[in-house]
Amino acid sequence: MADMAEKNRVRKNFEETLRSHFGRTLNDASKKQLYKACAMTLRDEIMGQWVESEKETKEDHRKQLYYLSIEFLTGRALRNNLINTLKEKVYAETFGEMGIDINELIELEPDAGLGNGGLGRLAACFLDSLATMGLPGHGFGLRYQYGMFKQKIVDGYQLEMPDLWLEDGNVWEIQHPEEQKEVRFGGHIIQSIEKGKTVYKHKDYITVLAVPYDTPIIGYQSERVNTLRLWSAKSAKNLDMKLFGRGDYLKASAEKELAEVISKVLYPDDNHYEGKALRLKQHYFFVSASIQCIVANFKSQYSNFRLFPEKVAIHINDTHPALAIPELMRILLDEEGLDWDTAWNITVKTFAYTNHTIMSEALERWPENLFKEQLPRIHMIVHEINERYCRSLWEYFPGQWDKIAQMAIVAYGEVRMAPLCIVGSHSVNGVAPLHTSILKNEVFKDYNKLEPLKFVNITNGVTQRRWLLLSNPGLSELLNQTIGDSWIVQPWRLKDLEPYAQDASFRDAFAKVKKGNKKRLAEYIKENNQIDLDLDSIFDVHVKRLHEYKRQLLNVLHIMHLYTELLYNPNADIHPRTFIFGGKASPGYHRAKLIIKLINTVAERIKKDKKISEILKVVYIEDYRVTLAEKIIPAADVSEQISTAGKEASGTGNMKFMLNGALTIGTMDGANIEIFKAVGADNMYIFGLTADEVNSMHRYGTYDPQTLYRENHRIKLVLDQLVNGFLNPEDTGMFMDLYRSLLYGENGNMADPYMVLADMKSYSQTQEKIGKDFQNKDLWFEKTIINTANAGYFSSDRSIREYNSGIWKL
Ligand code: 26W
Repeated sequence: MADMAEKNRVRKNFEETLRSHFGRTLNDASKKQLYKACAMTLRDEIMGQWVESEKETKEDHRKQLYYLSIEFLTGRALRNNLINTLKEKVYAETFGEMGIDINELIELEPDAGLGNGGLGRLAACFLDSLATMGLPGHGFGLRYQYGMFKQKIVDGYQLEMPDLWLEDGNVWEIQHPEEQKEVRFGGHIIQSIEKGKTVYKHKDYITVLAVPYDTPIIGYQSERVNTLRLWSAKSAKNLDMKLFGRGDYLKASAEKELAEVISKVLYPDDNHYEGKALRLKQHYFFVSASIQCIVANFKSQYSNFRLFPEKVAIHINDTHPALAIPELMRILLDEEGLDWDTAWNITVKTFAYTNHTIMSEALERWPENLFKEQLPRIHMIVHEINERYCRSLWEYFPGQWDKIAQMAIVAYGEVRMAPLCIVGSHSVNGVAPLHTSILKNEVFKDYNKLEPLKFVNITNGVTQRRWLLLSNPGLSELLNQTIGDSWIVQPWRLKDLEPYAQDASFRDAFAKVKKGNKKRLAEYIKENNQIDLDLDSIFDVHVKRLHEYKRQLLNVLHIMHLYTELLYNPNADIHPRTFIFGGKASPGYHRAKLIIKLINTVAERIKKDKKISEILKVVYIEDYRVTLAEKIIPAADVSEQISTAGKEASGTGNMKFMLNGALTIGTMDGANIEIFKAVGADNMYIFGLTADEVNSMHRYGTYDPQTLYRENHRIKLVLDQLVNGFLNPEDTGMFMDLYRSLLYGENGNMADPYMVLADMKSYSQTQEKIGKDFQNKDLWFEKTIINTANAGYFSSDRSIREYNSGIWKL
């Protein structure tokens, strides 16, 4: 039982909030009002600490970190904040006594879905770790009015709906109009000499106001409350009353609309770049406002800019915030009057950059004329950075024009963001050892040769607070009873669990928790997909963004293979399986959308077969997002991490599943390799080509999917089903694109570039082994427990510690 006095206080504050903000009492408030008043009550409790921490940020002489990211995928906040302030119990009881189920209120909060996937969620986990570890680290990003689109599955197809997450307001944010910044677009630059100095005057530009909204980031049992500051675009012009008076209403509001569209919507592309002007504006908008704000904070405490890198670290989350580099240069040169060398020195020492992908279609390059037109002064500065850089390259590679052009920041009419980040930062890191070594030896090989010490690895991590304590209360409770609760802030202590893998009664307890989580998920699926699940079946889960390199196609082709086997031999010894998929495809990524349709078509086809559907079930969970991940991951027996080796920079879902005791079937890719090192070959299911093998097959053109098709009758059978009407007699051509991409390729591209068919056989054999192993419950849960016990390394607390000691030095 929680403390009586505290409960009374919470109740009093809550009722007061309900009255003063909503004019309601317990009896006449709506559910949404109850939720909001509850969240506001909690928020008000930490306000004092937040103000203190803010004050420290402004007055304290500690070094501050600013984490710049175009995405923060934070999900819901209420339960997280209750847990981190240790108030979950008090609130649950207080509300219970008022006849309100707090869980019901928690479910009313919309997800803050301001991100696509891995990169955005990583930023959110990092904020949690920074605050928990008491480090002064703040997030800067964009306050999208519409987050990641809502996904509907209709007739097996993905449909996209807008995500109106702010519709009912957002109780966690506080607007600070008094701290708004001006951001300038377009116009031109006039150069002149004043008192012997060149000055640059920006003329005829358009101003857009950046209005900050702050959200508190509350660490676990931590004094420190950090800030996530998101910028919203506002027109600098009021309505043109002349136009308005003449009745030209549309024109009067057009300019306003044009400015405010900047923070309207999150681009739903993951790992795919498009040179859209609006996107460039989004990037510069949030970065310019952020740098102005950082410089203002600095100036409120110091006057000597040489101190800047000792007091400020700025982190660039992938290349999207790259323009922060020339923006800081602009302010130091044009507004603070520093000379180029001093400004550049400060800039390079301040910035650090993380790369999150080697997919070449994700590398950002802007057409130079668009860049120049939108950002004329930034263009000049980037040009100067490039000139000086190329001149320095000339020293190393005299006469090698090709090499210099390859490495340049501006070349062939494009401005390239990765080279800008590499040159403008003192540290560049990859997110898992394989990824970092691919960066050093392939993608950024030439830069690495010049400055090998600049390139480092920091393996990703996930916060065990959200991904175990919050999402898996059953397992958390069991851990606390068994090894104590120190793992919540000292993740390495999970290791104490390892001996219990040999303890039969502990294994039973673990199995019971897993069953409970499977039941909870099954209830959700029953309600949303109208499918009954068998809790004794293997819950085999593949949730993440849809992408060819992530190979959802390999998974579904294997399901088709199993189904075919069962058609021929209904008594085949196959342990019942539930294949669970979830994930969004970028709206313009047709092949990824077709893979969703294929999964749903296979699901339907199997469902029609009463007998076989007792053994195989396929479920596509609509609208996969943080809140659903919290439900799905704790219920998984098997975690699918089956990307083409070399393509997944790290993966972080893999870590969340491991933490919750799912066994991984995976390729030797990204952080799967570290997981493999942590748990050993007996506790993980590795299959498929290695990155080196994939590489050399690509390089020497030795991969021939057609031979596999001709010589392996199982592969042939399944591929033919894509086009012979087996799946959908009415429209046999529907999946032709997938069939052709696997066997022929198109537009001169190679066939099956992600080597789906090459890994088919070893995937299927490995899946067979999983089916057998699962039937030995003792063995299975021994492996499961070993996975959880070794997940401590994959905590974002460890990642943040490494960033801090190696790069930020806060
Ligand atoms: C400009 C288009 C675009 C959009 C998003 C390009 C690139 C991105 C992101 C960098 C893609 C992304 O989220 N990458 C993922 O980052 C995770 C965190 O480091 C890794 O775990 C994943 O492996 C990586 O795919």
